[in-house]
Amino acid sequence: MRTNQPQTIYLSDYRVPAYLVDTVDLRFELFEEGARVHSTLSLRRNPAATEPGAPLELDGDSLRLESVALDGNNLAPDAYEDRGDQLVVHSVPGQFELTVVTWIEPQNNTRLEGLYKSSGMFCTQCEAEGFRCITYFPDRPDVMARFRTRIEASRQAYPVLLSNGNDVDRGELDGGRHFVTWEDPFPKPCYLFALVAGDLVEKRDRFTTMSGRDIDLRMYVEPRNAEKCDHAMDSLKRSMRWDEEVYGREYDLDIFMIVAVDDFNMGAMENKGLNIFNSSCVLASQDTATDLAFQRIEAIVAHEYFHNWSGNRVTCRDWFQLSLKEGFTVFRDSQFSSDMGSPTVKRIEDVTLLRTAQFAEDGGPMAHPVRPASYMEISNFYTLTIYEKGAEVVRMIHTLLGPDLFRKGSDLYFERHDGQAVTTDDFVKAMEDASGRDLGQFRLWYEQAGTPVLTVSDDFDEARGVYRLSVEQCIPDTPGQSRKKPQHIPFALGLLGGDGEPLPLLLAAGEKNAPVERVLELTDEVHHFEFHGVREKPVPSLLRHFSAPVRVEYPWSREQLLFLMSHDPDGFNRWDAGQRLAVDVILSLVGAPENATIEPRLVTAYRQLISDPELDQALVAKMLQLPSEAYLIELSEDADVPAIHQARERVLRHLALSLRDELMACYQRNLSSGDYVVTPEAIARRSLLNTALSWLLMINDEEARALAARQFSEADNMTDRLGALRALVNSDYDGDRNQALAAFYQRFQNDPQVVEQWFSVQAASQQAGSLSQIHALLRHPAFDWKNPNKVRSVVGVFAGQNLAAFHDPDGSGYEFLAEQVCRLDDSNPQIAARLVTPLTRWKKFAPAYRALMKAALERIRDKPGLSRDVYEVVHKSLAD
Ligand code: 7MF
Ligand code: ZN
Repeated sequence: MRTNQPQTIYLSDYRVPAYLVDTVDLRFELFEEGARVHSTLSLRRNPAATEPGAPLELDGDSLRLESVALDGNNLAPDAYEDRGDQLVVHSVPGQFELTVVTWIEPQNNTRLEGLYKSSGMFCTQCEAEGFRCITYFPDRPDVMARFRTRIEASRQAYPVLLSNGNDVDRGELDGGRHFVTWEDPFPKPCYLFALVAGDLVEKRDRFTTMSGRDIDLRMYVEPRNAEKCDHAMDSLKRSMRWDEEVYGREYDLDIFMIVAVDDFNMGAMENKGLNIFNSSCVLASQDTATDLAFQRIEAIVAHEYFHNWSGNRVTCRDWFQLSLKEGFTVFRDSQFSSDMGSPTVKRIEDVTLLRTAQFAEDGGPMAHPVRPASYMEISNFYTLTIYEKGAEVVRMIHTLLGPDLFRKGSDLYFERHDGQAVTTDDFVKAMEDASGRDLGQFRLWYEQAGTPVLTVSDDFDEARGVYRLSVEQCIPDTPGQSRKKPQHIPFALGLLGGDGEPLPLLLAAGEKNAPVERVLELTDEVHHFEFHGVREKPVPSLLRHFSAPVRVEYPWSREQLLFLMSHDPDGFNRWDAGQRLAVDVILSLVGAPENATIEPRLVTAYRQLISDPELDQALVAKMLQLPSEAYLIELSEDADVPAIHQARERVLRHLALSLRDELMACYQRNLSSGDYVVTPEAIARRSLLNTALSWLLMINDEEARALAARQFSEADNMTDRLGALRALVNSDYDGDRNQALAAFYQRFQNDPQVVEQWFSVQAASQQAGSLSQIHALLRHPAFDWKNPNKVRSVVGVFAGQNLAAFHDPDGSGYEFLAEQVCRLDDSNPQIAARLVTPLTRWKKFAPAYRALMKAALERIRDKPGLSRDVYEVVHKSLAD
């Protein structure tokens, strides 16, 4: 707990470690009342260290020190200093062994960092700085050591004992205890250490690598989850094959293990050879998991597996370089998902997240570059900017170099830095060296925060047949950064003629074989491009595939957007045009009189989407999703959330009323026939089915209510069951809603992942998620303040998705969130800090809301003993 103001850590203060660790020998004695950790480090002075006589300083957190010995001799009390967060040994030889014994209490560890207990099993989470909660150690990623780990525990309570690498020894001990020893041959930073002990069932499979080595694949789950492993195991095998085929990367150990735990702060963790997953991100069955969950699991399993190269074999020098492994690995997992399904749909999903949430972060008080220059608490920097914008930055390198040179670059990066802890700059350098391209200006993407805005204007010179496009870039100020330099932006575009035909893009008159799509490179503040041989004014299709994480401003007419929506050869831009049109229509209705007309051409366009089965149904399913409230807020200034909510609902109801018969036909056409499968076609079909249903339930249609009730009770899969539940819950009929919620809970109360869905559906709903109903959910027997998933599914979903209720003009939503953040701050500061996010966006809202949001932030600020995690977020938000 904090006693004084937290320190800021600066990248510019980076120094190489004073001591290196060659090997770590760990012995864990696990008991119900605590755990004793014996650690023997073989240390030597770093020849590259700047300060030769520096004392040995090891990090520690919440440890009880039992003994310290140097080369086998216990140290006298004056030979070392136990500073609580540091163990300092004043004078040490150039090379020595240090043995430290600590006592910890995993059963009381509610922060879920270090070693803790989750449903009766021991497990660990060490990234970023959790290893220091286990034993004293130089807890920084540039100290890489070979680990040997012996785990001792009761055989009956903990038959399965796991750590990184290979099991090299096992046996019986007195008192019904047993041990297993694990050895990891690859040096690694301590954040990749993992330990699991529990009564788990094992699921086995195997994988033959490209060089013919046989790998043992093992999943460990609680017995009740034994039948929910197949999808993750299949995803793992697909990931392993894909990384061989696309990156030439083979798995390096003989065993690869996955463990599922119920209490986990994050989604999953890439510990070497022993990935640990939040149960909700790995367990799935037809009956309990939605299509979204199936897709998420495949992506997360891939993400953690891909870290074996991008993160583990080549790791980060310091935590400022976090995006080195996270941005690259998110890029890799999105390429993988794209290859496994529809590239356009995957791109739409990624861009939706980026534009809604990352752009908001980039415009808020916590804005930071992909490679930050300072932080207080590193856990707060596992952000959308590090992950998603970081992935976009890698993607832009891929776009600029093309796939072949990019692969040459990644080969060089892995070869050059295998076994090292490096920087984002080393990554860019490898890409430069392999391709011969100069990425000097491009590096600004890592250093400058904020979302660049491209302002585009055009004119057509009919006499010369020249279409001119001007592009100006501007990067807004962010906390601590102003007057930014122009960045190197790949800007993909095409031009469409009057019949929708793609025009050749001649950058000079008479150019032969000009392509119909180009990636222009913006490097200056302003660029003018001339396209020759154009007969009539074209419609520009800008920033195709979302070729850079920027905002584009161009004065599109609704005519042009409708044209692009049906004609653009780039599926992504067809979707984008539809979104821009819907945004324009909805925002123009905010605060408008009840009887204001709603753009009739929007109805026509949607009618066409719903009724034409020849269109790509996966894309249609995406195009039918109206822009979210969160995105509409992101595009607004002085947002009045209830008014935005109402405008959006009005458009939805109007569409549903106008297209009632088409929606009914769409519903019938997409009813399932045959067995449940999770293919892109089937997913699109279920998505259309459930979208049609939810729209129809917004207009109090008797027939639709009956269809929903039937789908709810007869569905053979969770996507359709939950789709029906959501539609019923969001309808105006209390009876239907309560009956469905009760039946659903009755059936699935013993499945925590499904109960989390049940909480979320209610917390996100205006009808079921009023503040008094939220309080009732918090008192529900299935709710558990110690379980992060439960907290997120009620408190997080309410504040992040039930926006009209959260932004109640009386401020009750904000007050509620402040209260829950304060309650969680002592037990789990990482989760508490994440929950604050919605309040940090106060600048986006109309003045009356802002004042109430700041009052809630101040209330959190004034809580005694505030954690460093929440302190940083709250103080930066209030300083803005
Ligand atoms: C896919 O990055 C994309 C992102 C850190 C924990 C997993 O592997 C990770 C861990 C956080 C936020 C998002 C993700 C992860 C973490 C994640 C997971 C799957 N190294 Br915090
Ligand atoms: Zn990751």
